[in-house]
Amino acid sequence: MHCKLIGVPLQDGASQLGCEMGPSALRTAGLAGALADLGHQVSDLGNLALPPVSDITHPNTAVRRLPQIVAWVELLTKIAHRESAEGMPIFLGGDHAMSAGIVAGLARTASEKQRPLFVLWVDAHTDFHTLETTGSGNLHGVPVAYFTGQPGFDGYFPPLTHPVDPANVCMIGIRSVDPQERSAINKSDITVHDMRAIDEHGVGAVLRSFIEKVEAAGGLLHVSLDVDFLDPSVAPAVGTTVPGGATFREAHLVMEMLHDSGLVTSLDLVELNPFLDERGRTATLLVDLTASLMGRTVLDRPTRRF
Ligand code: HAR
Ligand code: MN
Ligand code: MN
Repeated sequence: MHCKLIGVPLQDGASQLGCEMGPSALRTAGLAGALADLGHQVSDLGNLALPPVSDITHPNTAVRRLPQIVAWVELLTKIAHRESAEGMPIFLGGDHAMSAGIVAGLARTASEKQRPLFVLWVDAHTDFHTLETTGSGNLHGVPVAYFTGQPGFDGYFPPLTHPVDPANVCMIGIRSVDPQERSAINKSDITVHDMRAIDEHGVGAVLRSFIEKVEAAGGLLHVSLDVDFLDPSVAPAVGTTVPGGATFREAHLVMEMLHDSGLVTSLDLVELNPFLDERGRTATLLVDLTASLMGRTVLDRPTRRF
């Protein structure tokens, strides 16, 4: 596989500073080497830079850093569209607002390839606010609403040419949902596996049902991994920790099963805040999880079935 690393030093969507250092921390933790060791070709395309911004404002005065986010979304839509034509783009975040543009661009490529795009949203949060409903104003809370074409972005975010069908979006790890998101998600066709579902059925069972759905549809699969999916005890380097997250092994199992599915065509690693890390352990864990996704196994033979 040709892995293309694309750094997105974006932190305007989060309340705390620090995510702009995420791409550097992932490189320092050895991402390129880990992928090369697995036999992949690796190109590091460097970091993107924020283009000049407008002076756009929104009537919801809580909304923060709108001009910056709009410029990032516009840029990332173009880059994701271009870089997904060939190979496997891996976006190094950067806060989760980046996925608004990334998924919009991937959906454009998918439509050119005449394949449906599926998204696995691996997160504590649903990130399903609109510009009208966000109370914090932090725009890392809106990407899913944008790329699935919910109303409330027109005239502010770039026009969405290829919305993702909400029925093609699956969320796992969810455990923090604001009231307005809750009612909007309930009305949508998005599949949500909250932490209770993972506790009750196991992450393997809930993921398998989604993988089978993507396979049956002949879909392309984008994986968006938010650090706060993981329990803060194993992944402290994130501004929005929520207790009760996935364990080290649950996260690896997700990645291992995704690898075996052969369906994943793009990845983003988001919300890493290296300023909050402990001796690089969260960045290292993200590198190891990416390696699991890209084929690292304990033995050079399939896991034995009993
Ligand atoms: N729902 C909260 C808000 O809108 C939390 C935002 C999301 N935080 C993240 N993204 N880390 O998953 O403010
Ligand atoms: Mn998120
Ligand atoms: Mn989150």
